[in-house]
Amino acid sequence: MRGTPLLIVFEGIDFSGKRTQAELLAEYLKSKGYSISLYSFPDYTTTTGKILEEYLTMKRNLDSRIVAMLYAINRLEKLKEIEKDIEENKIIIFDRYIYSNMAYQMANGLDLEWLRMLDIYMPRPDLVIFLKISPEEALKRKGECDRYEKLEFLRKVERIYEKMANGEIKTNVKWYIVDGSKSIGEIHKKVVEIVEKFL
Ligand code: ATM
Repeated sequence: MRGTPLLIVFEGIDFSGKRTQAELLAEYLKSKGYSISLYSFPDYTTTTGKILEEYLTMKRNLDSRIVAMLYAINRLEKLKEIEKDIEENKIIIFDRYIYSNMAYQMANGLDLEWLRMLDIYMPRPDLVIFLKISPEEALKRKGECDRYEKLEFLRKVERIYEKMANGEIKTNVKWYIVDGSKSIGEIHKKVVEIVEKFL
């Protein structure tokens, strides 16, 4: 059992492999005997998650400010659970977290400081792993397109992620950039190398 919790975030544009890498890391750490919680945001099973799913699949139209708030509420719906994990000193892995709202909703024209405010009650992670792939590569990997999956838009999102990763946009957390165009195995190896520094 660890003496302190560890909060690890995966971020990146769509199809960068976050889900796969988050799951592989969780399996790896479990096999080493660590107690793990894995969260994927948005969580589509909650009240707000269902509304967000309808929005993303174009079944519902909503003002982008409302959508940004729904993403933040979606995380708040899980906060009690996350706080319990923290108390139990677990390793917590997030497949998307507050930085997704900053990247996607700033790209939608919303104010950075307002977006930050929406998530001030969420715990600060120890590290962010940014899986970097080009928007062109992302769209090559895609099947069905959802609302945000347009080249120009993804370029904007990617640029905002880069600014967070290089410190131009302050996030108060350490970012690691991993080349998401590599094979699943190579990326996993890199991710493990990074995370092991925190164990
Ligand atoms: P997933 O495809 O990872 O389920 O996420 C759905 C979208 O929600 C994703 N873009 N696309 N396509 C990014 C967006 N998003 C936000 O805009 N803000 C957030 O806080 C989160 C968690 C996701």
